[in-house]
Amino acid sequence: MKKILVVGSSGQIGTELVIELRKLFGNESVVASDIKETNLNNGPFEVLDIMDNEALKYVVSKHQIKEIYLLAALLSATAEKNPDFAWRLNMEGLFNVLNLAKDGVIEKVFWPSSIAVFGPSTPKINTPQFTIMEPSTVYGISKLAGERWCEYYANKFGVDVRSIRYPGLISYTSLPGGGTTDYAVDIFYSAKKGENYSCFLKQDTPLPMMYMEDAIRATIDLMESDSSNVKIRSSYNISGISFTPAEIYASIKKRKPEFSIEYAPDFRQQIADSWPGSIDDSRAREDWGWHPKFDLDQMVDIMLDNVMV
Ligand code: NAD
Ligand code: AKB
Repeated sequence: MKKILVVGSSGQIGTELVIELRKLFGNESVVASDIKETNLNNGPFEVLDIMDNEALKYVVSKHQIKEIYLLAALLSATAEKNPDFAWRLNMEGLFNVLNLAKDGVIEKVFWPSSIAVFGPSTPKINTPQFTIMEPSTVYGISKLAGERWCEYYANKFGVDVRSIRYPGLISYTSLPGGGTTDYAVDIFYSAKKGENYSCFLKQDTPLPMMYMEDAIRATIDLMESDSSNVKIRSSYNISGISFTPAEIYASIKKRKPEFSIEYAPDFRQQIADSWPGSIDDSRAREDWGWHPKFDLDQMVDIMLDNVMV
């Protein structure tokens, strides 16, 4: 049985990805790791700083790891507050993992990119797979650079690296880690508590989003696809649900008629304005059979039923 390491497993995606990978491959085959403790207690966990290359090599050798899912990163809003560190973390972590694959120590890598690779000059509606990419955030610059390095390692050294440009992810198990799309999770906590929600984006700001179950399925489907189907080695566009703050508010209000919202845009508005409103994911559909399952109302129902306040 292959051994898998998830780096950054205590975050919004890692918490759910580890659960699914353990269901598929067995608890002992999936090693969770993070700089902070986890509540995933049904399998091995290592405290690991991905910037510590020797510690990474030690954990990989100790568990005879063959696949790494690298999730550790600073997200868009946090990265703007600490650009130097964000660049170092987002790039060094990737190089440490890619070099293990280049040296033949591990066989396969998953590394997530983001819709943040696009910028103000990118076509905003149905943003194509291949298009103008001039990101204006530190986070977006690091993700675009990461994509180029993934493709380079695949072409030059035959590294089996696979990647998805996630949209904003919506889930209830773990809180999001400092992104611009976090409002679409935060809003449910206010709705559930019966409080007014103060939204940090303007009401008419469309952004690509996705319910977490779709994102986890996409990730595992891509990683389990035959290598010959993975024709893009930079990163795949995938699309779920696109909506504005006003649209998600209207959907919640159908179930919570008393729920109220106000709009108080902050620095994150400029980031959101630089990103696409919707994404063309036809290449992911063609190459490895991607299709989303959840629409806005289904996602809202699940979130309202499950968010714990
Ligand atoms: P998150 O912030 O919730 O989790 C990141 C985890 O990495 C945290 O648990 C953190 O403790 C850990 N971490 C930070 N520094 C570390 C280090 N030096 N070594 C080891 N672990 C470290 O982020 P997330 O939402 O789970 O995102 C995971 C990845 O997916 C990131 O690369 C992010 O850019 C990407 N992504 C996320 C979204 C989203 O909406 N959540 C969208 C697009 C892309
Ligand atoms: C963020 O808002 O930074 C993330 C992302 C879309 O990459 N959710």
